[in-house]
Amino acid sequence: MAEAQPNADDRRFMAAAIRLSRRHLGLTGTNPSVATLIVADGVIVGRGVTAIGGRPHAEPQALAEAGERARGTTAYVTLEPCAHHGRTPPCAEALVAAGVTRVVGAASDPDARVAGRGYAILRAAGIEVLEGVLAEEAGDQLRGYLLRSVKRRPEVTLKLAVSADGMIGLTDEGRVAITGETVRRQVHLMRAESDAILIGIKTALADDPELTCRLTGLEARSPVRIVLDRNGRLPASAKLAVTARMVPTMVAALPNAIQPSQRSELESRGVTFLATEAHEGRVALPELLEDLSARGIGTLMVEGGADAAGQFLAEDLVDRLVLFSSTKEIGSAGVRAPITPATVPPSFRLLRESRFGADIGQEWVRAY
Ligand code: AOF
Ligand code: ZN
Repeated sequence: MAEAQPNADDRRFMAAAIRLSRRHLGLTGTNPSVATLIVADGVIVGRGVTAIGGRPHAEPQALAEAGERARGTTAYVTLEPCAHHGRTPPCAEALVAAGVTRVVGAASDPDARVAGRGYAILRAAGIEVLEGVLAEEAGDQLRGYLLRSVKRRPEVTLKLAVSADGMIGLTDEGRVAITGETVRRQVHLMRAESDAILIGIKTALADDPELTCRLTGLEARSPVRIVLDRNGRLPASAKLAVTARMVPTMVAALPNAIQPSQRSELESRGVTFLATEAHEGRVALPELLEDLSARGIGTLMVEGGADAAGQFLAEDLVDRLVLFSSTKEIGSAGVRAPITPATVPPSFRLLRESRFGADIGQEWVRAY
């Protein structure tokens, strides 16, 4: 029997569920941020999003809000409901018990404990199940989780601001603002939605950045900060080190390259060392990413500079690319961008293009 097609309402409610799922992006640990809507005759009677920290899951929260009204409804789930007994019973069983009669799902769950079993439990209970509705849009939010399950590494987003003449900064000291305030706010939002953010040591030394999210109301959503610093040169006086007890800071260094006194000084400030393997004298990125994944980091944003960005690109480790282009020219004092909108390889697909004040932001994703 051919599977039923989604109707206009299905698409509308799933799009709303996907928007709701964004609320806890970056806050649910190794668990994906997913959302559930319970809809009775075109009216939302229950909504749930995976709680901060990852539990409870979305479904029991939506069902609790709906209460008795859940009977005979349609549930919209951005990820296949789980089938395993964790700290709570499986969400698929909770939907059955609540008397939901139809479930519309977006992405399937690759978790070995679920992997189709969630939908199977629903069908076995006589619930009508429609899978894969807006799966691409939902998968876009879940990419960090899906990639981590499939490749055992975080999803890597490379973000760069590029001047009109293809530069990303100045060769000598001194910061230069390439893009404007609207881009700055967008970048802070991207930070809030990432589990971790990475820069190279040169950028850490030149800019002494804080790399926190400083949007009002979202300050607590700052991601883990990682410095690619093979020789462990980050000074203990750097803002990243000084604030390490408030927002975790990690330094990825080659174990034998760092001075023990430097290491203990940084560690006393709360900085964590990630001892990494060397690859041609540099930090081996695949091993570093595996380590980060094992630490529960599902999404990593690389913010430059040119060396770090170039290494991720050269090793084919960029899954998502966000370029903010300005009309400003930097001239010969600039550092050439390792990638510009004109040189994005065809393996990347343009997903979005928006204006941010006078600047343009473009986002590409690569198939995985
Ligand atoms: C759902 N609804 O809201 C989420 C799900 O460690 P546990 O028991 O919390 O299980 C984690 C797994 O649960 C995770 O790998 C994924 O398969 C699923 N996430 N499932 O039904 C939710 N966040
Ligand atoms: Zn669940």
